[in-house]
Amino acid sequence: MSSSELVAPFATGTDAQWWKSAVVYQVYPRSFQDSDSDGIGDIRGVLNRLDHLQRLGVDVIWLSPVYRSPQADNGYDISDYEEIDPVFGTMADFDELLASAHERGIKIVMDLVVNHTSDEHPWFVESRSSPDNPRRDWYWWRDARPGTIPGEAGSEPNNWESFFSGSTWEFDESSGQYYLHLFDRKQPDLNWENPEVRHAVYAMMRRWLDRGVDGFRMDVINLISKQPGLPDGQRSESSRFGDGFPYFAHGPRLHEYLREMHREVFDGRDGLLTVGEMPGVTPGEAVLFTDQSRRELDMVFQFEHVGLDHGDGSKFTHRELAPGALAESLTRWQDALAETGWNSLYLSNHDQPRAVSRFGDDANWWRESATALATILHLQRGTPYIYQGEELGMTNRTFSSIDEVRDVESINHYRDRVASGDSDSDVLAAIGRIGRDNARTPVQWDASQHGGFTTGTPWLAVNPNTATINAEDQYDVAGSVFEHYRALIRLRHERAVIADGSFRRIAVTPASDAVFAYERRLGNDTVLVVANLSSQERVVRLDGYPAPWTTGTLLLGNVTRAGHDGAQTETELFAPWEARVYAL
Ligand code: TEU
Repeated sequence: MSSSELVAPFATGTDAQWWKSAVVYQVYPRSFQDSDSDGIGDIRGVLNRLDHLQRLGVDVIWLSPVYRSPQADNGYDISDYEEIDPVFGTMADFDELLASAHERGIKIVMDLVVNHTSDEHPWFVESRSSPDNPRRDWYWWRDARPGTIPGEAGSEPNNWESFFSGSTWEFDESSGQYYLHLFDRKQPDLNWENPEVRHAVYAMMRRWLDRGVDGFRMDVINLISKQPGLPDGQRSESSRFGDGFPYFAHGPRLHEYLREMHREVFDGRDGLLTVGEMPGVTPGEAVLFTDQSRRELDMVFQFEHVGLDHGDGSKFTHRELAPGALAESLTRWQDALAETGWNSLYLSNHDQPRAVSRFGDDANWWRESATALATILHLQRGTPYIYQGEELGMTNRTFSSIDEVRDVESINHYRDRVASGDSDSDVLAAIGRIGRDNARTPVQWDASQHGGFTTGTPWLAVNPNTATINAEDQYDVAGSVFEHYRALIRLRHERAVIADGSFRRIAVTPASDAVFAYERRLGNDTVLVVANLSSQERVVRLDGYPAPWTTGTLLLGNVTRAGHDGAQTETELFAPWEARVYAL
């Protein structure tokens, strides 16, 4: 299909808040499309798949890191912010991708990872070389805890636990000091208290914008300001570590840094998008970060809904998702940012398990639940983010051995838990349920062995269900997950009420945790979304609201109706995972 026949995506003009009508697609390049048969996705692979993105109708690509990196955390450990890693291609490849995307009306937002660098970044190599090096203070170096022997367990400067298991402090034999790493030891935290660090980052950001990129997704940007003194966290009985989050997140200078970044990097430029990833951010804080008058960020990624199934202690301990909890959480954020600020809307990304497996029913109602979840997400007030393969309904996979796992977070967790006595099978089951590799299996383009992702050996095995879940089998197929996403994106582009309208949840009778109904209103334009988010059929009546199935126009549904029995009643039977969109 030639690019001219493809649906041209929404023309993202220079209107300052163009992103309110835009849809963003996240490309995790390692797993998107391999062009040189090395089994690893690359920039030319993205270039070769732009037709897919244009056909889908997205407006922006969020490109996960392609910078030079030892790949300890698949590129979220950067050793040169201004070179492309050879595994992904060259800067010429990147420039060609950027130009080709722009020709198609698609913007590209880069992933900015500046809370930390790789330990192989020249800045850290210099900093580590000597306590007297001018870059020593570009990172967090501290002496052993007073009264302890440097290098021995318990002598770390504080009791914080890394997101990737173990202490957040790595001992450096040569200097007898420790350096801070909230993630892997190969990801030392930059010291943002140091203005030299901040201004080096801003200069690098300006050079990427001068190159033509259209903004940034800012990795864990709420961690760049830490509490002075780096105090110990509150310990729980079950752990030798304390909770460092109150002290390493949302420090006293975070808003100051973001406003400084806006002045130094974004002022005077238009047509850009900035989104800050903020694990643990609250609705109240998000209002401040995204209040346009404060000139900090356009939107944030919050984590409340993707933490609903986390048990105590860590994401790997499971808690059953309570019925209705997802709808309640999403509603809370819609209400909190209704007047000021702006929501990002997502269920998936490269860190989260596949939404249809986590929040849907991929065993019994795969297509229906994938499309129902897409419907209730995309028609809310906010900017939707599609993670690669989500538009195809890609699912989790199982892992029968830790040898099949590639993610540093899961591997560190496995080592830590098995060493603590957990069984191999229990830890693998948790990784299979919520591990990040679920999202990182290669995109399933067709039914062939490696899903059309590579002609080599994929770095991470392709999910065998590519035989039945793949792009080729869904293009132009009425009711397919892909075509449903296209229809949702078109609704956002064609109806201002979806981008700019208010949000109001509608209660149902009988009260049901399974049914999520909400109204979008702008002037005289009203759109109603009603979805049964369960695997059982439900009778639905909307409280104090005219039954849209009698008064409205069905704009989109995900279940073929056998034809109404003609009954024009206030109640309606919704099939399992049935979602409908009405214009009133
Ligand atoms: O993730 C930050 C973050 O919150 C992680 O704790 C993430 O939520 C967790 O891994 C989920 O289990 C960002 C990037 O998205 C992630 O890929 C990186 O590994 C991490 O920062 C360090 O850069």
